[in-house]
Amino acid sequence: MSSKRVSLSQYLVEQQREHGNIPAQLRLLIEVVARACKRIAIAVNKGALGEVLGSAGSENVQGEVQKKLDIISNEVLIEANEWGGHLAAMASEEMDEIHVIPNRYPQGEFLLLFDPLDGSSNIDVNVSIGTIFSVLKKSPEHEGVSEADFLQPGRAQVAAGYCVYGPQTTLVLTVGAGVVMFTLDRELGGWFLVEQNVQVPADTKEFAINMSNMRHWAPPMKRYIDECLAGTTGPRGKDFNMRWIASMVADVHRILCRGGVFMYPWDAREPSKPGKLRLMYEANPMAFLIEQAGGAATNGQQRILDIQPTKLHERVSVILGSKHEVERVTGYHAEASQQ
Ligand code: AHM
Ligand code: MG
Repeated sequence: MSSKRVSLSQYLVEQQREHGNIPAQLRLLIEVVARACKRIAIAVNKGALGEVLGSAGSENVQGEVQKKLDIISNEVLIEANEWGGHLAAMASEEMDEIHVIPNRYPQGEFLLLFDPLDGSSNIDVNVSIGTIFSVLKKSPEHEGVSEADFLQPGRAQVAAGYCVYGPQTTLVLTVGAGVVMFTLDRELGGWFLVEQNVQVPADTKEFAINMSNMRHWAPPMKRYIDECLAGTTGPRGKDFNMRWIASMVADVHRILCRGGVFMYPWDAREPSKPGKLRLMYEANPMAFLIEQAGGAATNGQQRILDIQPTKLHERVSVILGSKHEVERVTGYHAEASQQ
């Protein structure tokens, strides 16, 4: 082991010392989430041997079948974060209502939102999945806490990140001063800094979208992909590559590592829904990370971080990644709405 390794705790303490941007409560919150992710990683890693695969036989508020690991991960995050005194409440993809910190514990000033295990369709087939989290501050204006306290635009996030359970287990974090990555050393049980100042290149030749939905897309989306597929002979004058892991965490991780554009647009399968992905615990934290790494994130019309949420579990169209491509797709939407 190299003696020059920087642990997650050391990094957080030094950031606070140098920039004053990670007060003790926020550091505790991040360390507790990281510890919970370590426990989730262990459960994910055991798979069938831990009897954690398969359906739990229940549905979440969105009507999706819950996997055993969805529920285990949700419980791990709640139990880990309940008693520390850093939170006022939590919200999760797997819980209809917010979870207020019980009276037996002190209440803190932060609100934590998470998708405990994103990429559910990949859980049972040993493909990368992840935990996504977003941190907001509760307004001190009133006592108690309700769902309304959570309905803040993404630009109000004080921290966000994800943990990807892949060939390596990596925690990616922003507190609004760039993006950093830590990888779990399983023998030592600790997180160590592997990447500072993560940057998404502005240009890319790689896109990520579920192509099987193409016939249901709106014209600007179809136009963009048609032009990518036309390659060197089309208007873009270059060949594109496609990747779709069907785990947002893994797709976004690739984009943070080497660029690309990720899209889950509105489609006509469920026309009344703005998209498949959820604003508050999927799109917002990912948009914050991507912007902090120099990329962009929109819903085709506006910056995701500027959307005023009206419901905890609301959905949104997502276009994020390399800046110039996101601007192009968003521009195609603007042109179409002018016509
Ligand atoms: P989940 O939170 O139920 O796992 O759903 C979100 C996932 C994303 O991780 C991924 O980008 C998308 O759904 C995949 O959708 P599809 O199955 O249409 O490819
Ligand atoms: Mg999800």
